[in-house]
Amino acid sequence: MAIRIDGKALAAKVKARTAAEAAKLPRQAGLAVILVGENPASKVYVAGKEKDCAECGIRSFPHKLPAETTQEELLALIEKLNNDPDVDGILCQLPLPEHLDEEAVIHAIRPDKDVDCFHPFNVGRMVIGRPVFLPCTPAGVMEMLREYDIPVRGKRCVVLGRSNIVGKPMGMLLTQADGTVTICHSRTEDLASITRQADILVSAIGKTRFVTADMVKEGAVVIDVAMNRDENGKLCGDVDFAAVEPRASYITPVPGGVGPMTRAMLMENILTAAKNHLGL
Ligand code: L34
Repeated sequence: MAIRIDGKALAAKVKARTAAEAAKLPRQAGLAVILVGENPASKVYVAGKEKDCAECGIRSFPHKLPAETTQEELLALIEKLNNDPDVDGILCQLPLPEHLDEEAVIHAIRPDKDVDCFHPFNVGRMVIGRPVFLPCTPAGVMEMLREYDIPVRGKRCVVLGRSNIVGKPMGMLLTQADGTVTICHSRTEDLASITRQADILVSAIGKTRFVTADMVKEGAVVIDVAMNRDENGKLCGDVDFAAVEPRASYITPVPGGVGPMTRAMLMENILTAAKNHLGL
């Protein structure tokens, strides 16, 4: 039976470390949080981030905008926050309502305040191994592997999903940790034969019970990045947890796995941004 990786407990540890560092700064670090519209999941995640900021002694500046906000209004707000010296980081929660251009928003956030690590400048820095920030979800997964002494060097790592936010940067961080990485996606042929080779399997697809027991090698480490709802409205990931848990060596639950780590790594990035702004 697999060891469950406790993302909630590890997130608390990371946040305690960040809070101790943040307390040493000559001024409080600050995060501007932009939420456009009424997406219920986004509201929960943003509330969590604001709570994390409070725990870490970081100021949060909430900007809750109506769903009808125009692109011009949103970009004007970002420009104002770019120039606000109390704001070290700017987080615009995704997804945005249909009529708004996410890419333009990501590009508008000044790279030194891009605590999500979504701006092409920061993505590029990460890819060349000279990161300013690390993308929160993949960084959270790497922190979990470190905390549980799970080696990556030389291991076969399979990532399901190739999004800019999770799959691609996840593959990059695993590669930088000397893993041998395969990124799979909706066009991958004979997927199960690839996932069955994985020593470390990271799933970020967004489909309930997509990863079944026959896709997992005995003793594999299984990391579930997804946040889905099952037919009863219960939070769940991509992994058929009950069936896969007996085969895996380590497994992350949903909830209580990667989600809290994403938020904890955001706090680390805000601290980094504040230190950079203070010349520390
Ligand atoms: N800009 N948009 C931006 N940055 C991000 O890093 C995100 N993401 C993703 C969605 N949009 C974003 C998040 O914050 C996903 N995500 C996220 C963050 C936290 C949690 C889940 C997703 C989380 O805290 N999950 C809890 C359960 C929360 C619940 O009860 O619904 C967990 O234990 O997994």
